[in-house]
Amino acid sequence: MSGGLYSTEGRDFDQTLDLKKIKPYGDTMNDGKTQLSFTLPVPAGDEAIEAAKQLMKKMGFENPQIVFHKELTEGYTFFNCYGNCVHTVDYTDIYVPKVESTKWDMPETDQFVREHIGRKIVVVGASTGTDAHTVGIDAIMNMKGFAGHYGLERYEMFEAVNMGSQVTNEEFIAKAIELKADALLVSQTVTQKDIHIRNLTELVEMLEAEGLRDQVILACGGPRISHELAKELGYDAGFGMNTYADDVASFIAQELDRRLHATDF
Ligand code: B12
Repeated sequence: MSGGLYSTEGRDFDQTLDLKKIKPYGDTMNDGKTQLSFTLPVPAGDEAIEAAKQLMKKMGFENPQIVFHKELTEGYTFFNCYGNCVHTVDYTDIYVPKVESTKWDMPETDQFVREHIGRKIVVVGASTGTDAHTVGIDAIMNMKGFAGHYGLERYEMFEAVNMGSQVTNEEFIAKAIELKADALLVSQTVTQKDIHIRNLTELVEMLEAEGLRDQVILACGGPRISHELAKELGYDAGFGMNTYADDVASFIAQELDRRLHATDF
């Protein structure tokens, strides 16, 4: 906790940061200033603006202001709005489950695998189901990697096979069996109507039916994937935005070693 009130030209400004009660910051502590946008299924007009304001009040925003609106197509109006959020969150009480492994760079992971596993780790990855997004799985697997971090194909001690996108769960499992994969990496980008949940769940069920679930390290990733969600769906780990191959390679190496030799890090 810090701060209090300070005065500029006769006006007092709140500077009190209470981590047990945080709210959005605009230009003054605790002002709650928030920008949000949404579309209502009504034509543009004064009634639409009033409806948007009333909705914002119900969402917990005081002083709702509609700063931009436009009818996107007949009967659907888009709004950009500002308001003061009245709600707070206790930041000191936050717990976010995370992948519990020590992050190493490529040479460190290769060295560890050489010494502790003694052979290449076989990893099969794909963007599965109807998902056509390849950039995420490529960022993790392709030789050139992403943002200055080499992908798994570049690792000496990984045999990485990237099957691309729109791979069915059947094809994915068949490849895993053919290559005797140690780890499976699934990428899911599209989350509309929870398609990713259905697809990820189906993979776990199919692996279980084949008696393979416990024989592989199963991880998924994507911009809207969290470790918590992945665990709930029966995965060993989940990786979200700004993941690099380093995170995934370290995790797989340590998890495989733990399974083979029951080691803790
Ligand atoms: C490029 C793109 C496309 C390209 C994809 C080209 C390609 N070869 O991949 C094309 C044009 C084909 C496309 C199509 C569609 N797209 Co698109 N697309 C995007 C866009 C602009 C960028 C995605 C991207 O490449 N990000 C960069 C990568 C590096 O980031 P990333 O995927 O998050 O990956 C990182 C992490 O998430 C993680 N990660 C990802 N996967 C994995 C896997 C593992 C195992 C691990 C460990 C980590 C990991 O590591 C990566 C690196 O840090 C986004 C919007 C945006 N700005 O994000 C929309 C977006 C993803 N697309 C969207 C949609 C809706 C579609 C379409 C359905 C549109 C349509 N109606 O046709 C179609 C999909 C059709 C289909 N069957 O899938 C929506 C998804 C909304 C949702 N949540 O469901 C988005 C968010 C756009 C939007 N705002 O509406 N798209």
